Amino acid sequence: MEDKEKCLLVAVQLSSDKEDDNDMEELKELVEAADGEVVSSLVQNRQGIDNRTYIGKGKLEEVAAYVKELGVDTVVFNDELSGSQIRNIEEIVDAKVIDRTNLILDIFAKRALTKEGQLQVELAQLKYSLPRLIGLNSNLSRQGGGIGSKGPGEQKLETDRRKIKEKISDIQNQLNELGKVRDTKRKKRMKDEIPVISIVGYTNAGKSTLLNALVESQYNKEEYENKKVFAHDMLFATLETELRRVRLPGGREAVFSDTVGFIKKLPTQIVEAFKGTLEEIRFADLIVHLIDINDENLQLHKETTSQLVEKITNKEIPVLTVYNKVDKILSENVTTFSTNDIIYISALNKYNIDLLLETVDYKINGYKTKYSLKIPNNDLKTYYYFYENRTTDNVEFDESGVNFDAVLYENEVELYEKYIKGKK
Ligand SMILES: Nc1nc2c(ncn2[C@@H]2O[C@H](COP(=O)(O)OP(=O)(O)OP(=O)(O)O)[C@@H](O)[C@H]2O)c(=O)[nH]1
Ligand SMILES: [Mg+2]
Repeated sequence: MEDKEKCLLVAVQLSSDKEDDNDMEELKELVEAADGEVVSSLVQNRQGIDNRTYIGKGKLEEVAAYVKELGVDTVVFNDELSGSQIRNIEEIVDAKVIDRTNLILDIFAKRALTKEGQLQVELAQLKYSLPRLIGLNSNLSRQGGGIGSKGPGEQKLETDRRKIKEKISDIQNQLNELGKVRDTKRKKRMKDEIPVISIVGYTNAGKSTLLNALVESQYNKEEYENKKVFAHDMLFATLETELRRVRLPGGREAVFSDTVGFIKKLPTQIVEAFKGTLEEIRFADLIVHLIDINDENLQLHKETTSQLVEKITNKEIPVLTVYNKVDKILSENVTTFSTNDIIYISALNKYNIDLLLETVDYKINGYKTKYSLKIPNNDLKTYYYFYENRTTDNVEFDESGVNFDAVLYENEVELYEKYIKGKK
């Protein structure tokens, strides 16, 4: 087995922070997702953060001692650090210093498979590095200049900065082009009036597993194998947006989208750079907010997701709250709690997937009722529409037309009124 990078975790617990015991657990999972190994962690309780070194000087010396003793390669801070903070820390600690943002960007970089994903990660990385190029010299110059404020490094810094800015605008252009392809597809869906349901949630909630369960419920084994998405027990298993067509119980089609998971303190560079990927959420007709019911930080993670969704969509979109992984608790009790706004499911065991689809159908298309219909011979194409798109029962042809039973959505009743014989 290859040697993993040995990491030491460092965090500050501010007196103003909400109680959050699992913070380090999440940082550990992030490190593991980046293929690192956590050897130890340190938390310092403070009133505020130290502008120069993030944690206090004394604590930093403790970190330096740990690094030596445990042979640490990398010290990971659970927050975003400025360029000068990183440099100041590195002066005392003999190891590579990275922050939470850097770590998340690193995981994203490892996972990005498509051209668009890779460009988005690169854009986020460049935006992250741009302000961190600014060295001590330019910091001084910003504080009012004076002797020594334009050091010898300044020239090179300017060149680097210019190059990065050029690269940023180049990537932006490429992403805009790729966005046009998605625009065209979306416009077609809108023209065909196919509603979109966005599955959103904290990373590892089970979004991709849910999408797979929905697909599996409708397609044969071979089709399912082709359409299934990657789902795995790790943070940020998904980095792209995947769309899958699913037929709702009444017969109308919908598209479900699965996208990158959210996390607390998701770097703004990522939210901005991943606009293209996250955009589908903005056009959703309904948002399915998926929550791991066993999550020890459920409330905090739920709020994090809601806030990010609000930020991305910037408008009110109806939300259906879905609690996942009920198989891990006593599911019998919980299942009876489902309502029109909150559903309890197990994506893994495919429990209550039908109920979820029924509820989505209702939220998107309204009530439906089963009717007996008679369609005359001169409009058999309407019957074939039903035949292809709906479940038709008790089908009987006679000399004047076809009799059958099918469900109608409430806004179809008027359209087919002349063919309705009665309710079933
Ligand atoms: N027990 C149980 N595990 C589940 C359930 N749904 C998903 N999981 C597991 O949870 C882990 C994460 O599932 P994913 O579907 O990859 O989660 P995700 O929300 O897509 O995660 P990211 O893409 O990383 O944000 C996997 O190991 C799944 O098998 C469930 O209903 N019950
Ligand atoms: Mg996923």
